[in-house]
Amino acid sequence: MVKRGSGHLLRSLIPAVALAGPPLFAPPAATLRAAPCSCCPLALCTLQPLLVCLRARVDAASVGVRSLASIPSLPPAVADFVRRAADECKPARVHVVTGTPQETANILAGLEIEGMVKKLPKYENCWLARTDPKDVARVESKTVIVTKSQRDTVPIPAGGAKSQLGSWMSESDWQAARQERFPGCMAGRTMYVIPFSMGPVGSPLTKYGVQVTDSAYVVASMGTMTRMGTPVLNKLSEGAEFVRCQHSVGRPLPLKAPLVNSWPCNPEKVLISHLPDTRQIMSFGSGYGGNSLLGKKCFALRIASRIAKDEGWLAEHMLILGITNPQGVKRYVAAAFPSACGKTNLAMMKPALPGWKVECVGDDIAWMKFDSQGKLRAINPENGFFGVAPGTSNKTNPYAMATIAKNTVFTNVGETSDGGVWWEGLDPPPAGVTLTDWHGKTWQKGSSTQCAHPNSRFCAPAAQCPIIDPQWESAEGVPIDAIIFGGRRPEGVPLVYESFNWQHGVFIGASMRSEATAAAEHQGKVIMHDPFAMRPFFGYNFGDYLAHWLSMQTRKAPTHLPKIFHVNWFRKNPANGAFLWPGFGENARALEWIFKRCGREREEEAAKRSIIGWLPEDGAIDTKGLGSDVDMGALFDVPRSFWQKETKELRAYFSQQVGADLPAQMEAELKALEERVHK
Ligand SMILES: *[C@@H]1O[C@H](CO)[C@@H](O)[C@H](O)[C@H]1NC(C)=O
Ligand SMILES: [Mn+2]
Repeated sequence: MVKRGSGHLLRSLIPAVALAGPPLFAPPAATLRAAPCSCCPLALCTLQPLLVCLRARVDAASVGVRSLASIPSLPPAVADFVRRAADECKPARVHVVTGTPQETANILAGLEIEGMVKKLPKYENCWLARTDPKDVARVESKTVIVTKSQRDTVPIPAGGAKSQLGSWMSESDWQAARQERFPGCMAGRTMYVIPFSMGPVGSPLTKYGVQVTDSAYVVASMGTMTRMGTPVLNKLSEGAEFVRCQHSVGRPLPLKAPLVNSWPCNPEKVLISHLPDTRQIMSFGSGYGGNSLLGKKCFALRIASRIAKDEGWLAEHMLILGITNPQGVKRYVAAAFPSACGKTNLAMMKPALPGWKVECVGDDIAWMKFDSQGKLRAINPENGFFGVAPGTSNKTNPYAMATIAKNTVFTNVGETSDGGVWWEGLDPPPAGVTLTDWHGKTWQKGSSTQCAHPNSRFCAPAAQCPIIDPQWESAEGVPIDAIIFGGRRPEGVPLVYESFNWQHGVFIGASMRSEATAAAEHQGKVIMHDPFAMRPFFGYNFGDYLAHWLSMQTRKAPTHLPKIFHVNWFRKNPANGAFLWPGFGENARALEWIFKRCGREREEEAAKRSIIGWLPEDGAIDTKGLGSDVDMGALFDVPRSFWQKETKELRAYFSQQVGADLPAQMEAELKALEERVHK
């Protein structure tokens, strides 16, 4: 039995009302016949979209959906953006997204008919998508920032080396690349118009965006990851500024070649481009994650970091958590780790220390601004979690497991024969339940391939997290007492240490290194530089970014600045390669020390000076209940020889990659560290 009168078909008519010019929903009949509709769950408009839309209008009116006459037109600036995008991309239809649950349900139903997602009957409203295996992760080599001069985007590396701190594209090259990709790229498809908000609608820290896209999967995901639809459109009607985001999977209809897994994408032509001067994002060829959900890395980090520089705040690749001690005192911290480094696990940590409580504000991005009292306030601009699935389990992250039990879209995970999901790190399914891998093939334990793709993801509403912080949507943001940097460091770097001061803390952020992650293209066990965990996400020259961070100490009294720490959960025993620290809930022991240091009355309280910063003094880390095989001596050892090598590597990196753009204060910190490690 087919349901009639879906409101979203009615809304397909909005732009025809709001925009002058030729009707967008009536392209030549020949295109339409070849074009399966990507929005209509009835799949009827394949042949006669105009007729079906009109019929839907009658049906919708009969069930009380608002009439055509009452639909407000798009705000002029949005209408102008949509008009231009439609003129360029030539979609068959335009659908302005309202964000209602019924609309989301219709979009998922349409995706199911197209074969892009399937329902997971084991759970409530959960879906599984399998992508084209060529479209499984962010593509850093095809991600560019377009500015007038190269130096606006990246420092100029010494000796003609390639910058590792971003990719610049000239305006003329970008014009040519755009011409090669976007004209007619949405032919036969629906162009969705997504008004979205990064941050709670109405918060002074919030920014708005409008994304046009020809991917219904993107609409469904953006509905979880952002606040999306009519409330945002209302803000834009009041004249709020917005970032212009244009996205296409790059597979106009009729198709020239068959799709793989019903997943449209154009891997040969992928280009993720950012124009920070005009606050624009243009993304082509990929339907996956950070390439296509433009609110996330593209907007909330690359474009927002540039807006933040212009406006005097910080847009960072950081989780935000609240931690409460047994006496009920609460502090908030923000922490930067490279992708897939355990950030989501820390953000939702279940502390192993009795009486302590962690609550989650966000797991990936923090926007932070000093308030009128001089306190740094942070919001999580996102509305959901787009987390790496493999390794997530009731053992590593029970709260994430609870979060993803309903209303979740899984991408490229394995599937169980009883309609559930599975990935590496979960217990084997019970006897009689078989597995299908992310390619859709039968999979058995012991196979040489992986059941779930290492970068497979869950996309789930943040509000479903059992330990979501009561203040997570607070308009003014939560007050940040500490900033934590970290990475995967098998050698030499202690479990936790604190910077001597803000400037030294900025240097520690700039010096971050970590073993490479699955989200990036770099594979293997290389210890890569990843300053501030922002290496793939800087929206402007890293030297200017450092200067911007340093400027915070002249804006605010030192007493107001958060304390800066570095942690490393991943140090190994060189003798057997085993991790020295159990991690997960036990990380609360390091957080406890950080918590205490934030409230200290004397600089050396619970701490001793070392060549790299303040270390916990002996006994300052609570080890009660920790296995006796944990070697605290080895965890806090700071070998001079290691740090001499590290310092040499840092000098080479800064001089090659940052060169003349390295602020003098950073050079001074490097020199001071060199002196301390060689003394
Ligand atoms: C995790 O624990 C919850 C609550 O005990 C349970 O309902 C769920 O089935 C568990 N999930 C897995 C994958 O073991
Ligand atoms: Mn991330």
